[in-house]
Amino acid sequence: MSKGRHEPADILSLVAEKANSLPLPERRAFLLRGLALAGAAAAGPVLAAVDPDDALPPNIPPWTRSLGRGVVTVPYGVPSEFEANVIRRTVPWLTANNISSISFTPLPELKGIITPNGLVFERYHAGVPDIDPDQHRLMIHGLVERPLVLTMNDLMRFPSVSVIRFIECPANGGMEWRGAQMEALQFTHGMLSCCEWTGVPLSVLLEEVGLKKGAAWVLAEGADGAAMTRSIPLEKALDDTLVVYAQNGEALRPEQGYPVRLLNPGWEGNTSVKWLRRLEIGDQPWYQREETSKYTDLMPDGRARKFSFTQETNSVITFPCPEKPLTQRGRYEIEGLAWSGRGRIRSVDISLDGGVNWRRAELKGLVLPKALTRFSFMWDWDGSPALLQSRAIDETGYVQPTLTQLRAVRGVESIYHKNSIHTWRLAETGEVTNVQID
Ligand SMILES: Nc1nc2c(c(=O)[nH]1)N[C@H]1C(S)=C(S)[C@@H](COP(=O)(O)O)O[C@H]1N2
Ligand SMILES: [Mo]
Repeated sequence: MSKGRHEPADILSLVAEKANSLPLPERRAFLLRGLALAGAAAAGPVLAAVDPDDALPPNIPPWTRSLGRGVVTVPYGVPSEFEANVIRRTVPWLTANNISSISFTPLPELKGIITPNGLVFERYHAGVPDIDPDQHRLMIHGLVERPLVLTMNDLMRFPSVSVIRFIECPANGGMEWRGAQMEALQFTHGMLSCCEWTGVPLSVLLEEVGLKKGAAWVLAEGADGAAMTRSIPLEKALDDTLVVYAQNGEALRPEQGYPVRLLNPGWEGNTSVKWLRRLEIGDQPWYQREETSKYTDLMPDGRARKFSFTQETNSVITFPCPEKPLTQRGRYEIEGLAWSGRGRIRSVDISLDGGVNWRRAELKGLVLPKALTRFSFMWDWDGSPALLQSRAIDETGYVQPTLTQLRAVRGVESIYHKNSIHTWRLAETGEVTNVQID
């Protein structure tokens, strides 16, 4: 028997032993559960076959009439097998291959403002490197007095901070510039996550190395096969940029940059370089691939706008949505998420008629700067069709634009930075579709 975990054969013999000691009805329920467990261990999840009439009141459900699983059957906990649909997904036509690609956070299924580590969207330019933290170094050099090569242990000796911040890929919603394409909230807005990040302020590390005269930009380079590289203005680096090694209380996931990544709160996700191995200080930007050919905004006059760092104020209704339709008339809590790269969300308005009338939503729970903010609006649905919208306003007074307003400035050639008001069409049937209105 392996440590801390039963092999399928062990489970079967344990099940048989235990079942023989039980009266018949209990034995049946127990065996079904045991087989499901053995099956799960052998070949992924298999749902226990439970007669629904057995489980419902006034009957005592089978799982109350038998013993449950013991401690460390699953040494690192995983969600219930009944939550198997709550997963990251890809858009096949967008996913040329899974090494240089993107997966989406299942926003319709999330509660509160924290994205669980296993569900954070992934964006790789060259796949996930398997980095041994003992072999990993962070080099800081360039216009500095005392260049440094830090081990992970060195890094962890600096004073750390923990903050809750969103990360959004600037391509979030980018498939919708020319028209509504995606029939799922997971795909219209799912290049988005919000975690508690722990690490060292970059300002602390820059103080340690000592900046030389003329220092104005920081180059951040990843240790992945893409060696993804971005230029960050020193002003941001000294403000709230972090070098983080933990995410929601545990080490970064490999997908998120294990063992260490940069976090530029509120800025386009691309600048939060994962698997961070090098920081170079210079007097001007480097104009790397990811800040010239990519991650620039093609404007209507054919010029490319560079360094659009801030993720502007945005919001979306997460219930109802295409994946979560309404099932009957009556009282509902409309919910959604709002966020701003400029700071806190001040307020969110809801429209049920495509932007003609607006009503104030309630902000729920924590309202933190540069973090997802959950909003809620109680509504009695009488079965009529509706055009549901949310409009966020942040603490700087920035009002989320309509699609028409955004297109008037940006045209339709862009890929990145689409933060316009989103419309869900609710049909009499309760079904929800993705539409665009003026
Ligand atoms: N080294 C490296 N860093 C990277 C990337 C990458 O491919 N390599 N992708 C970037 C992009 S485009 C985004 S949107 C974010 C996504 O962060 P996540 O995968 O943790 O969600 O990481 C950024 N950092
Ligand atoms: Mo991205």
